[in-house]
Amino acid sequence: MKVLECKFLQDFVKMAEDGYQQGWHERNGGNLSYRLKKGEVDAIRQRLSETASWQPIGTSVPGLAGEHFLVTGSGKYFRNIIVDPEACLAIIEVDGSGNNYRIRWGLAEGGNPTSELPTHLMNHEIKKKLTGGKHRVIYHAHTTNTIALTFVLPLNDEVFTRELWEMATECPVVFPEGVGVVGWMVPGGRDIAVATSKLMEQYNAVIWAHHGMFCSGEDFDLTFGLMHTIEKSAEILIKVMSMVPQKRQTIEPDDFRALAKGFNVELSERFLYDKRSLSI
Ligand code: 2HA
Ligand code: ZN
Repeated sequence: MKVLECKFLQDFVKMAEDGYQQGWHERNGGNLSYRLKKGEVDAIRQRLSETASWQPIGTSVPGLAGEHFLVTGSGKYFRNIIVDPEACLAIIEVDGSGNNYRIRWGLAEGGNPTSELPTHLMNHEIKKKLTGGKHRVIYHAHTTNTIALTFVLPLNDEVFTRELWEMATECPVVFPEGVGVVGWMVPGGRDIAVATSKLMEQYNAVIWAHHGMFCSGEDFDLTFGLMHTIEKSAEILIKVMSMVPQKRQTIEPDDFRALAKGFNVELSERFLYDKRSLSI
């Protein structure tokens, strides 16, 4: 089967285009990866090259030994993915040790997988383990409003989660586990990958201060939907903060507790702190 005709590739391309249309992917900003199912690898096996040399990942992901991923290319623009997926994307394979990868398809005009490959693969490794293999998509985008909030809110998980939950009733239902926050770090390497994947043990969304967001999910719809929901909530918060110094009314801790009951989700009391002594 031709790789370009595979449903997983077409869904990947659609999600990339959706993200671009949202304004989250200026220039070469953002990256996306998908862990292929065994049947999907088998269907395209004849089209996968074995000639590329093994390259170091820059970190170690033994839990992903032998797995194949569809990933965006380093320096490639999301706006061009829909025009020429074979030039912008790659299918890579992780070797048996989990230390190296090789390109098996794509990047037809040359290039490398995403510069954030260590974070993508470390997130995949932890999510594969903790979800019994269910999560397959890791998405990084430069979400404008969420980034803006990292300049004005304290950089901690509790405040970001609570503020985002308050801005739309659906939020605690969509991300009941909350969101994690990583303070500013140099992107592209192992250190930020370790910090992010550590937070991915508890959360499906991690915000990178002054940079963007990573989301993890089972499929393209759920992962895009999570990013979209969080970013919309951030936009509402910014609109509110732009209008008045303080909210007149909001969703209160007891309202969240009632919501948790009604929608059968668990909301940690860690996020339902008493705000009366705080300024936000
Ligand atoms: O340029 O978003 O974090 C791609 C990125 C790096
Ligand atoms: Zn980025």
